[in-house]
Amino acid sequence: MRVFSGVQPTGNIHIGNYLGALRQFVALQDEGECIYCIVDLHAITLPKDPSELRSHILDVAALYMAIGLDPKRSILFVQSDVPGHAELSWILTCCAYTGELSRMTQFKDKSRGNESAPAGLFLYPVLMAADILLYDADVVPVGQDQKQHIELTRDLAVRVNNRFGDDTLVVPDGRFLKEGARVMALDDPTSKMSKSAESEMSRISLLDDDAKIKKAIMRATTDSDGEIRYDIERKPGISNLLSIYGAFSGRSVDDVAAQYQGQGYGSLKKDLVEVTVDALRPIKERFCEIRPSGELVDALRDGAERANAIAARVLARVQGKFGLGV
Ligand code: AQP
Repeated sequence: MRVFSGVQPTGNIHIGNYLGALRQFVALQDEGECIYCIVDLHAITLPKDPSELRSHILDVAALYMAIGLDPKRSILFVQSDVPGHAELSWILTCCAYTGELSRMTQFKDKSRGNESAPAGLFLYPVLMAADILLYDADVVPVGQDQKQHIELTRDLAVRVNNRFGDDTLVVPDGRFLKEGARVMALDDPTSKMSKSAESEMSRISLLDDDAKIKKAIMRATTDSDGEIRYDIERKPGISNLLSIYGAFSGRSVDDVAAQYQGQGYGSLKKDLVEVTVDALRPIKERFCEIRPSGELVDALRDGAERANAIAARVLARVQGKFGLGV
C-alpha cells in the first residue's frame, strides 16, 4: 500500500492539522510505504513573503519529524523539489472541467467571488490531484475538509483511465479519522481551525507556549446553557472542546462528556488545557532539537531524490499515454 499526503507551509501547524490528518501519517508508517510532502506550490496560491515561506517549509519539515515521521522509513520532501508535480498538474488541468472546479467549496470560500482572485486558487485542486496521482498512491490521509478534493482526484483518475486504460492512473481512497477529523476555530466554532485565520486565539499551534494554549482554551467560545454534551448543531463550542479532548486522550467524546456531567464549563476547559499541554510538550522538545540541525535539510534532499525517482516513472507513463514528447 502506498500512502501520500501533504501539508501547506502557510504557517505553524495547528492541532486541527495534527488531529485531523498528521496523527494518521505517523500510524500509517506501520502499514505501507509513506510519502509526505510539504506542498509549497500550494502555499503560493495566495501571496507569501519569500523568507517567511522558506522558514515555514523548514518548520513543517521539522514538525513532521517531531511528531514521529522517520525520514528513513517515509519519504519526506518539498513539493517544488520534484518538477513532476507541476507537469502532471498541467496534463490534468486539460482533463478537468471549469464547472467542477467552480463548485469546489474551498475555492468559493477563499476567492469570495473576487474576480482578481489568483487563477492558482482555482486550479489548486488539480495540483492536489497531481500530487497524489504522481505517486500511484492508494491511500490519502487527510482531514474532512479535503473530502471534496479527494473526490475530484478520483474523478480525474477515472476520467483519464476511461480514455487511456486502467493501467494509466491509480484511483486513490481518502482516509479520514472519526475523532478530531474536523477541528473548529476556538473563537468561532462554526468555522474550521485554520493556519491563516487572522486571530491567534482561533487556533492552537503545535509550537504555542503553555500560556498561549491556556489563554486560547479558557477564552474559547461556548454557550450559556451550562450543559456539557456533544451536539454539533446546538452546542458547537462545547462539542469542539469535547472532540479535541477525546482525540488527545484517545477517548470517545461521549466518555469525556459523561465525566463532566453536572460540572461547569470551567473545569472541562481547565482539564483540556492540561491534556493539550501534555500532548504538545514532547513534540515541542523534539522540534527544538531537529529544527537547527543540518540533518533536516539532508533528509529533505534525500527525500526529494527518492520522490523524483517514483514521480519520473509515473509521469513518463502518463506522458506516453497522452502521446507527449518524442
Ligand atoms: N480544522 C481542521 N480540522 C481537521 N483537519 C484539518 N486540516 C486542516 N485544517 C483542519 C487538515 O490538515 C491537513 C493539512 O492541511 P493544509 O495545510 O494542507 O491545508 P488546509 O486544509 O487549507 O489547512 P489550513 O490550516 O486551513 O491552512 P490555510 O489556512 O493555509 O488554508 C489536511 O489534510 C487538512 O484536511
